[in-house]
Amino acid sequence: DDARADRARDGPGDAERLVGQGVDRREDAALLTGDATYTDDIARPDLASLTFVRSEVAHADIESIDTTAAESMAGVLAVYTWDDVADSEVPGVLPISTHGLDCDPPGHPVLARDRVRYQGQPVAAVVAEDRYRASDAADAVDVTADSCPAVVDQREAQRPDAPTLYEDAPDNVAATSELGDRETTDDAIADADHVVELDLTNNRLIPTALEPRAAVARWDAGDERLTVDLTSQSPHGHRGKLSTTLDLPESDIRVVAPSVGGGFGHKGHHHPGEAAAAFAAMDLGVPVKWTATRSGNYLAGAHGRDHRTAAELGVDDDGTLRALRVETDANVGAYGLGSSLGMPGWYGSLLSGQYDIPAIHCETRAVFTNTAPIHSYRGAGRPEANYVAERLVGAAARELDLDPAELRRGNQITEFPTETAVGATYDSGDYELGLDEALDAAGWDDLRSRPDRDDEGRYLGVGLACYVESTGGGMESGVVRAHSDGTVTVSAGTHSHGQGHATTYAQIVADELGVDADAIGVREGDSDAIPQGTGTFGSRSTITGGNAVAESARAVREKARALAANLLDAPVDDLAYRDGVFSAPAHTDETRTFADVAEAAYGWGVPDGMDPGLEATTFFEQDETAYTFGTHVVAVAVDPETGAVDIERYVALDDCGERINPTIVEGQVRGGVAQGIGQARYEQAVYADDGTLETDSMLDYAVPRSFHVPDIETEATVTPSPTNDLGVKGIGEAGTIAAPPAVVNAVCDALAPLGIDHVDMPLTGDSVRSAVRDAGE
Ligand code: MCN
Repeated sequence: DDARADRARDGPGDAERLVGQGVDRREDAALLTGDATYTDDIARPDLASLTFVRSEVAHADIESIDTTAAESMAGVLAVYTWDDVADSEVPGVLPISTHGLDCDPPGHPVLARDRVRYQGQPVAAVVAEDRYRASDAADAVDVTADSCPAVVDQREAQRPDAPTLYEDAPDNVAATSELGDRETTDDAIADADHVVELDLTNNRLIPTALEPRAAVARWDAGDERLTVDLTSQSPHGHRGKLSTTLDLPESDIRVVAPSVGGGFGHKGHHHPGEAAAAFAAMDLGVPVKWTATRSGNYLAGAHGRDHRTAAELGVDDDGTLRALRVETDANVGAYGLGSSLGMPGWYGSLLSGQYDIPAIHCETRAVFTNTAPIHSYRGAGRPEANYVAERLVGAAARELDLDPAELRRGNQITEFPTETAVGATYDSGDYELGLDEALDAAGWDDLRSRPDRDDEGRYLGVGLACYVESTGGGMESGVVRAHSDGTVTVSAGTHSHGQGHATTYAQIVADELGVDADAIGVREGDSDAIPQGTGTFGSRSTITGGNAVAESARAVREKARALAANLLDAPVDDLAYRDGVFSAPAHTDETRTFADVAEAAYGWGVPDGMDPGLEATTFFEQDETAYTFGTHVVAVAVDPETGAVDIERYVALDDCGERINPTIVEGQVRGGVAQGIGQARYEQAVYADDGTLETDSMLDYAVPRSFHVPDIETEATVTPSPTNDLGVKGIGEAGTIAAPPAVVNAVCDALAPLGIDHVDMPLTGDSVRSAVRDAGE
């Protein structure tokens, strides 16, 4: 409230505020014209190239690695194996958080030690004068390995006769966790009039950013400093992890993330590529570039999702939800990274969705398999949770023969804040309004009253999914620095790789500071520019970074007021500040612009007792989570002959509190929905039983093309979050959370006349046609 009052006193009036306006994204011109610099664009005359020799098999003991032929090839500077790492001072292991684990798994070695555990794991690294020589030499490295049986499925991995990845985890279970109350839930399920059961697969996805991962590392022997340009969502996070892997103080490492061509979660993690490039640059004294190939990215970049879940929902005859019981086996791959191992709080704690479910119990097992490490992919636990809740509610409506919208409405949470049975405290919302507006926009009743089949014999269906998303979290820093000519540089520890922070942070700071947005530059992505940052993931940047830069801008404005009071020789409380101009009408006709004040701040105009300079740094800590919510409605036509699904309407209603830039918000929703449709209909990482990744290229892994994505109609309600001054909630992942169950619910509704209850994602022509065939048509 204080912040709002200050803005009203000094800032633009509501009509002139930039916050809330869909101003054009300032970053697009460079991105669209090829002017942006990506990591792989960095060129230097002495730049060497690093290529990995990757394991061809998924599970094997390494017997020998013969590097002699490769080392003697023209242009080869070095060939490294684990022995070289072990002989050095470098730990050489990517750190993982072992918090809450039942076992003590080793982190991922930069180069395999004595065993490989997934296909594509780096075994050796070749550094040569260019990538062609490096690639030829990598082919000449001779690896002899004794293959052992592999296991790729998380349920099979827990069987007594399954191959074991780590001695320390004989049943391959890395961690177990429980949320909610088992006894109350068991009792309520036993007591409910109906129990709806589903066995659900949340398909494994491979994050597909247009730009693969890449790093350019250089060691400055004079300064004894390492600089790594990196495709990073979290420059300070990567600095910390490189520090651990290389045993180098953070002060000796600079991480720079230039333009990054999409992240979707997997560029927040530490991979062997950047660590190996840094190791080689330090060892050889030349700059080293590593760029993943598309298949290298697919084989060995962190994957996402991959849950197998048995779930039951207890419902009474009148549609009252009584209890939810969930048992989930989460595949974490061979070297689960960080949050995937500790079983994300973002999963179990979101299982209540928008509903007042009095009893919930969730048990999760994180399981090692011979597959690529799993980490977070856009949504990271929340799409998995929402899929469980919304598929069950959809199935319950069908069993009780109720309108799915009515069943939802009857159970929606209406009081805020509210703590759910799985311990999440929802800050604010109006779930019923969101549902109503989405249904209105879609014409729900008309869609529901369509015949079972259209003129072409296609089955017609309509589905919906409500969702709640936990957004934000942790600390973020924001620096606002006014220069002596009145221009301003804003820096934050977040990193925009498509989200448009340069535009939205400038909108926020322009309003707070009362200066023209054109005078404000936004810089992210350099760990040297600011002391610490957390990064961009979990739809956290607007809440944390946005509020951090807003708070810093306010502090700068207050100091500017004090400086202006000194210049105008008037009491600070008598000052007016409008459109970047300070005046004190009761005392003088003179005025001072923000630029005048900034100039004075660096020299002659600073009163006694005040420090020179005009800048502020805020470390914003978000104590309470802000919960975004919404309802998506989908209408489909399903061809029983081919299994083809046509999405005829897609209506997305989302509420992310105050919107800094509604156009960017819509873009984020559309991008997320496209990826959610990708999960629901096309994408699936497929491993053969021996651990071979069969979808290791874009020919085999089906990322939706633009023509696969329907027109997405966007709607919004605005429920400001009381958790932060800007009243914002995150929006970056909403679409990926809502779309999969909305699409599957619609397809299951279409196929209901055939008695089909459920089809697992992805709903390809093949899988839908098989379900139709099994149903006897
Ligand atoms: N925004 C707004 N008003 C709000 C909330 C957000 O105007 N109430 C704006 C923001 O200011 C920002 C954008 O929407 O410009 C997204 O903000 P936010 O929801 O805070 O999310 P983050 O910036 O933290 O982005 C992270 C999120 C995640 S977790 C993934 S994964 C993701 C995503 O964003 N990856 C993306 N969107 C992506 N978009 C692109 N193009 N590329 C990716 O890799």
